[in-house]
This record gives sequence, C-alpha cells and structure tokens, in this order.
Amino acid sequence: MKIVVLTGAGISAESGVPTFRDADGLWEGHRVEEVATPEAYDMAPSTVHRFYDARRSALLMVQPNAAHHALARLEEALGDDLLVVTQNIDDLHERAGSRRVLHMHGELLSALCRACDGRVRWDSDLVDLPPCPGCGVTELRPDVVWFGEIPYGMDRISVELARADLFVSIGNSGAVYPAAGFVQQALRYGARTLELNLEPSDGTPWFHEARHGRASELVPHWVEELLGTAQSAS
Ligand code: BJW
Repeated sequence: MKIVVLTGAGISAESGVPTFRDADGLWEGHRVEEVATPEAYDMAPSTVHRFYDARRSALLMVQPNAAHHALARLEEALGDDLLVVTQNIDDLHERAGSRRVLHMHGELLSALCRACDGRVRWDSDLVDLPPCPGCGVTELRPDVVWFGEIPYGMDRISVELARADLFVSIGNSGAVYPAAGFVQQALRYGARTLELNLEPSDGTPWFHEARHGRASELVPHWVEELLGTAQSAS
C-alpha cells in the first residue's frame, strides 16, 4: 500500500513549536503576512531575519514527539511506499528517524542565496548578513517558501499523490494552498483520505474519515492500527 502523509504545524505543536494560527491569530507576536512574504523581507529584512534566527535557535531546545516517532516507525515498515510531505520547516521528522521527507515550504537549517540561487546548510544567524559560501555575495535569506512563492517539490508530490492508495493529513489547518488542495487531488486519483487533527479543519469535508485529538495520541494509534492490519494480512 502506498501512503502519502502531509504534516503541518499541528504535529510539532506538542514539541513546543508554536502553530501559525493560534487563538489570538498571531504567530509569536507577528501577523503571518508581516514576516512570511517576499515583500515583507524586502521592506524589513532585519525584522524577518531576527524572526527566523530566533526560530532556528529555538529548534535546538525542542525534541520530536510521539507522532514524529510513529511516522518514523511506519517508514521502517513501509520503506519507499511512504512519503512524508511536510509544510514544516523544522527538522523534527528527520531527528525522529524519517528519511523520506519532502519539505515543501523549505527548511530552517538551510539558507538560500538571492545572488547565485545556491542552497546551503545553515545553523547560525543570518541577521548580520554573512557572505554566501558559494559566491561570496551577502544576499543569504531563509530558505523557506513565503506567500506568493512556489513550494518545493510540486512535480514529485503530484506523481506521489497519483500513486497513493491512502492520503493522510496530520495537524494541518487546510487553509494554505497548494497543500490544502492535496486531498482533492488524491481523491481524484482514487486514494482513500484520512484527517488526523486537533479539531475539524477547513478541509475536513473532503476526507473519507476524520479523527480529532492530539497528534501525539492519534498518530501512534493509527500507525499501530495500520501495522497490526498489515501484519495480520501478510
Ligand atoms: C494540532 C495540534 C495537535 C494544533 N495535534 N493537531 C486565494 C485562494 C486560494 C489560494 C490563494 C489565494 N490567495 C493566495 C493564494 C495562495 C497562497 C495561499 O494559500 N494563501 C492562503 C492564505 C489563502 N499560497 C501561496 O502563496 C503558496 N504558493 C503558491 O500557491 O504558489 C503558486 C503555485 C503553487 C503550486 C504550483 C505552482 C504555483 C505558498 C504558501 C507558503 C506558505 N508559507 C508559510 C511560511 C513557511 C515558512 C515558515 O514556516 O515560516 O507556511 S505560511 C504558514 O502556513 C506556513 C505553514 O506551513 C502554512 C500552513 O500552516 P499549517 O501547517 O496548516 O498550520 P496552522 O497553524 O495554520 O494550523 C495548525 C493546525 O494544527 C490547526 O488545524 C490546529 O487545529 C492543528 N493542531 N495543535 C493535532 N497537538
């Protein structure tokens, strides 16, 4: 069985990484549009750098939770038949042991050079405008996908959705495209669809099944259920 899992901010919430659309509509004190657009970066690069620099250092203080670990166990069992597409820019899937992870909105631990388009692994601050290790120009920005930019890996995601027997969305608001449209794409190709989220999302009506609760409980339970079924069927 081929499975595509889409993860969003909700899977990392219990690790202590704030989601984007918490009750007050603010994201660590900023409106998303203030920091997550190329226009915001052009207008106030230092503000945007400081915001991402703070999130990069905060990443050192958090750990993957039971939901990340459960998906890594699922990959051990399914190998190439599982792909995790994540909207998250943290590295918690990788730290839990997942290897087949596609970061469609980029990665905090990467920098993108606006001069040479090079992508380089980066684990320190960018606010002081360090030179690009590739071309030497001081045009490094966070390697993340802002509103109005094209997410990474779209061709591969379309191919994987077309092949999937099951599409599972975990901790997603269903409010940001193109990820919010994956469920409809998967449905058109004949996949079964399952939502695991704290509460009903904007996309809930599109799923065959929706389970609501904490990712740290729902995901391990779903993985055990699936592996139990897979073992008894073999
Ligand atoms: C839990 C939980 C727990 C909490 N357990 N669950 C009008 C209509 C339609 C589309 C558009 C439109 N105008 C513009 C657009 C397009 C635009 C868009 O979608 N805008 C919307 C606002 C309408 N999209 C784009 O611009 C994208 N690019 C694009 O479309 O290019 C064109 C193109 C596409 C494809 C092919 C060719 C061309 C780019 C979008 C980039 C988004 N970037 C950000 C920032 C990334 C970097 C960073 O992290 O700083 O991505 S914004 C932010 O939102 C971030 C997230 O990945 C993304 C989605 O957030 P997510 O994951 O859903 O998080 P939350 O916080 O919203 O929700 C968390 C959920 O978890 C909630 O449901 C909770 O209940 C739940 N939860 N605790 C389980 N313990």
